[in-house]
Amino acid sequence: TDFSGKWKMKSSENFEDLLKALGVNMFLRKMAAVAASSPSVEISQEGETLSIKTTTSIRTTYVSFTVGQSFNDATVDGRPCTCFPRWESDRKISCEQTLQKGEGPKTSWTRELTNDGELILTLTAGDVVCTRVYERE
Ligand code: R12
Repeated sequence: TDFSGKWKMKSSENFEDLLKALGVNMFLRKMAAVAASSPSVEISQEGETLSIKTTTSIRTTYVSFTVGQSFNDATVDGRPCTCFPRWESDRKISCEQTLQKGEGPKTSWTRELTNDGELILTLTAGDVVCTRVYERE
């Protein structure tokens, strides 16, 4: 499985509900939803190591991790967390997040490469699941 490439988003469901579940106020939710409606994602993968750069008009994030090894990251609303990525199948990575301080809903993400070459990202906060489908640019 190779996630490498430049990706553009073709659909997104529940992004604002996810932010609401995380306790993000309405002003920031609206602003983030507009910015997150046309992200650009660049992934490079070398074996089990992935680097993911996600660019929006208001925030750009960069993570690099090796599947099977924990790493520090931030939740969608920017709270520092420790993450543990693992293979859920040979085409799907699942990553549990644990907040470094404070309380909040349980968060995680998954990234799956479908047989027809799409990338499906899910973001979960508590019982809210946001699904974002990407295709190669
Ligand atoms: C907050 C501040 C900001 C944001 C929030 C709370 C904005 C977050 C954005 C997230 C984009 C996610 C994407 C995910 C993906 C693009 C813009 C929510 C800036 O307090 O598809 O991989 C300061």
